[in-house]
Amino acid sequence: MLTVFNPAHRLHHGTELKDGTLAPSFEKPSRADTVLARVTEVGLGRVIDATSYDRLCYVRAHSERYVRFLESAWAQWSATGRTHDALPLVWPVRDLATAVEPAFIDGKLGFFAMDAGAPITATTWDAVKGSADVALTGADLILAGHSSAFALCRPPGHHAAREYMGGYCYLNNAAIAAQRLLDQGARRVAVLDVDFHHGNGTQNIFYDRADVLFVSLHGEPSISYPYFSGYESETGVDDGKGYTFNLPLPRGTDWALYQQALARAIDKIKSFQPDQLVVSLGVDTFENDPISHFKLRSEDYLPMGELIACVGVPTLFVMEGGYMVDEIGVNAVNVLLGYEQASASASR
Ligand code: SS9
Ligand code: ZN
Repeated sequence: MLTVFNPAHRLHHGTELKDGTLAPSFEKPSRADTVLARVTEVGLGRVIDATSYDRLCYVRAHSERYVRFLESAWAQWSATGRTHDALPLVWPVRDLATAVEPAFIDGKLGFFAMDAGAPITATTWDAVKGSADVALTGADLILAGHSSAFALCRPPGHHAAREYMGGYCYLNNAAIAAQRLLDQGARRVAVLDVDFHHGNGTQNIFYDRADVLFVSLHGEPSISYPYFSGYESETGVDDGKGYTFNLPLPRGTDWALYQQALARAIDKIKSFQPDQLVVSLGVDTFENDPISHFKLRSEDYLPMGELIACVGVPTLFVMEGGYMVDEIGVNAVNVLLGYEQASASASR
């Protein structure tokens, strides 16, 4: 399996509020570099550079004004004389919900964010664009006939909705890739999200559509970030009714429980008969992840990949979360190795 990588990811490392102070974010450059090192160590396959794409590709999954905000946020923020990371401090909750985009950057930041977990630095946009380009390059490998590919994206994307960032995510790499597959001729694409956190952004982008099935396994929303989405009752609206499938799981979920839910997810995807599958591959389900509460062990990621291979369609893996950096490479690449072993024996 080919891996797509972009060293531009190193241009982004923001700060987040931790224990009452601003500290370097858990979402850090060593994450992607550790995964890349493991890809090379096990000889997964060639590593190729991302190509650069037109911004129109991002606007297929996000709004024009949101992409414009991301591109220009730092310039507007720094024009006010500030040199520290740009973070929102006020949000348009419930009765304050508005469609009016503020003119001033401090207002824009809250308008286009779900939380204070997506800091913008001077070079964040370069990394964010580079990450989406990794996903698009991966999608084009699938379109060129590869049966699988690994888009080693960073920063991650699945919390980014059509018009807001959050949870370390800015552009929704998996959604942008899925849309690329559709725009280049796919009739139906499934997105399977195995990150510990609910992929609220991907759900948001495709919620009213029948051409993308979104299936997510994640920590129960009542006790897990992002708290306000991911319930089983969320199944889609309008044409999209029945094309969102959430499988929330309890604190302490281990492989025995996880694999039952994953088997249900795979059945659902198979009956959708997608042309391609995009996997939002987060490995923050790991037992030692610092911000999550599942109990998967490193060896469990091999059968996870084997199960995913049962869908039997060309598959693009898109890197999402995973914050235990020591093991992130082993865990992520185990999914890919499990997938490859299973697909090789199926075609034998
Ligand atoms: C941890 C708070 C959680 C957001 C996590 C986003 C994960 C993206 N102290 N912050 S995969
Ligand atoms: Zn996550």
